[in-house]
Amino acid sequence: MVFGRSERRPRPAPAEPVALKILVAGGFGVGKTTLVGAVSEIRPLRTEERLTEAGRPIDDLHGVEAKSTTTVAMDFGRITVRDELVLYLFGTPGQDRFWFLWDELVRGALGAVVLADTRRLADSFAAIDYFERRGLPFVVAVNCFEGADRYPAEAVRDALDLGDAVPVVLCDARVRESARDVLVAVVEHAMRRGAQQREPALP
Ligand SMILES: Nc1nc2c(ncn2[C@@H]2O[C@H](COP(=O)(O)OP(=O)(O)OP(=O)(O)O)[C@@H](O)[C@H]2O)c(=O)[nH]1
Ligand SMILES: [Mg+2]
Repeated sequence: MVFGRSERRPRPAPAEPVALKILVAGGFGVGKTTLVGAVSEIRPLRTEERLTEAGRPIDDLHGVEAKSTTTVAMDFGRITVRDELVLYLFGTPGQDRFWFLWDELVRGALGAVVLADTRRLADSFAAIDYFERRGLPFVVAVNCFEGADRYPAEAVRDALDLGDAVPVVLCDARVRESARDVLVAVVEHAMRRGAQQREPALP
């Protein structure tokens, strides 16, 4: 008797992709919304409101004078890094007055990006402190704006007083491949940290 194709062993069903949540944080106007928009494969959800005259004394636009809106709740995007790995991106609002939202956004996150601008490095401290206090793995990504002095990653590490384990990378938040590399760095760093924590302590 001749058997047809149905006799063959069925192929295993493709594995469900792993979905991970990554936060994109950092100071006001550092490029968080830009990064999520550059890398997202779906139309990113944005919650932008126009900057107003009333906010001018508080909102420091030095270096980003063309900026006309600010994030008031979050950005949301998605990227498939590999077939089996999907990242959901949550961009935080940068202004201090919306910080209460961070506690909601951080829930269930695998790790975070702290975007930094070398002209306003001190604006990154709050985000770095936030993730250090919660023990959430993060990488610092320097968004290299034109007109900003270029510094090697190690100089930024020293200036931000970061431990050796925290990756510092340079990026252009407007460029998809560059933004993607930053996200891959976060995932790899978080995986390394997770593996180290699972290793039994030596006697
Ligand atoms: N030249 C240059 N401009 C950039 C870059 N990234 C962002 N911008 C511009 O800088 C401004 C700020 O970018 P946003 O992405 O809105 O910054 P944000 O961090 O989301 O800002 P908030 O949500 O208000 O904290 C915008 O006008 C962007 O077009 C960059 O890499 N180079
Ligand atoms: Mg924004």
